[in-house]
Amino acid sequence: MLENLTAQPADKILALMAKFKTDPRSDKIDLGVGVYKDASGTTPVMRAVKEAERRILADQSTKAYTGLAGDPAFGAAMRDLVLADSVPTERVAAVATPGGTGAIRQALELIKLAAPKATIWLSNPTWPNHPSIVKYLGMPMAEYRYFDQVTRGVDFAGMLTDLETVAAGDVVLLHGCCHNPTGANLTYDQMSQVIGIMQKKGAVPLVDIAYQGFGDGLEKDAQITRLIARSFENCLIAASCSKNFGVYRERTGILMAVAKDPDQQALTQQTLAFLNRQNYSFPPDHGARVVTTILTDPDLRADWEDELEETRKTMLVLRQQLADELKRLTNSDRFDFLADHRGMFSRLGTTPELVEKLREDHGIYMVGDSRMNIAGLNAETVPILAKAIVSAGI
Ligand code: PLP
Ligand code: TYF
Repeated sequence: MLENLTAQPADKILALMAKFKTDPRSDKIDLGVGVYKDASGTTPVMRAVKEAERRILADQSTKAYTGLAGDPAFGAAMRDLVLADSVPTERVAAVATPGGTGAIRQALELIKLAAPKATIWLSNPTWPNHPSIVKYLGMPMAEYRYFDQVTRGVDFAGMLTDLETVAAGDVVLLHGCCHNPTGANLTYDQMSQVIGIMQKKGAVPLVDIAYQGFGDGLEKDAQITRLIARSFENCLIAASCSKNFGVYRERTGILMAVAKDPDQQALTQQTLAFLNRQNYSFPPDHGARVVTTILTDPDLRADWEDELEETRKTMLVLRQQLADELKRLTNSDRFDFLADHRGMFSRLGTTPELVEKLREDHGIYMVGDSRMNIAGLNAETVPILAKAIVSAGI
């Protein structure tokens, strides 16, 4: 049987991570995989997470199954965090999932049940796991223009033109904030225009929000998602806790589906629980319990928000330092986009050959599409990267 297997395409980001590990150079710089790192290069367990885990360890009296949708308290806490009061709670169905990826997978499976012919529209570029999963599920897929190679901002005109060709019932995947891999984001007003087109066309939004709190703050980063949620009869939202709670390996995420009314919500909720049962039965609980403990305890929540703010500001400072240093070295403002981008990533906008040159000549690792993880930098490595960018002729 197994002889029939053919090699599957590798994940380029994870392959780069493995390559970095084997590089013997002591001054190598890892700007690859999207994991937050502090100035010393470690990915810390957040203070509130440690404390929540201590409390769970002390107080938890059972490890019996929760529910197929996970603990309802997690659903409620995440609904409040992401959607606040943008839609009535009785319209929101929610299931805990293994990470944000699990939520995207379940969202696509739900679409497959409800609208098997719907085309899934993805931004060009997008997080590589989006097209990979859509293709694996055999769903029709299309791309809309997103990145302007010249300005390194959003190609908004191109995006609108492409979305004008979306058919009724098609699904448009939108990043809620901190676009991966580009770092370029729509303004609130631009998103209102996108929503206008989608409403006119009868398209359904699928929002992927994996970096709430990493861009402009917890509330601001959720604004676009909330606007989308209240603008459509139906909307799917896949949220990840991996980054903003730093619980990557715990696999903590949620899929929320906004239904038209409470009856449709009940049917959707039942279907989401069914889909969890088909794929992995009960979802993982530990990370979700940690997140719920933090979000429902005012002191822990305040401490978590403080640490998340520090994390966010650290990345903003690094962005500004890198843009300033490049301005100084090049005597031009052509790298100012680095300070305008938000989240963990910026796409530098150079060729795979020059990305490779940075790796070969300087031990600087970024993804082949020239995506850099800003959190991989610190005050010492910013000038080194800037110099390398200039000397590579980027
Ligand atoms: N969506 C995007 C755009 C991401 O970058 C990530 C990254 O990790 C995810 C979703 C989901 O991550 P996870 O499954 O680790 O929660
Ligand atoms: O884009 C990133 O780097 C993160 C982490 O298969 C990641 O989202 C990368 C690849 C992958 C899963 C997560």
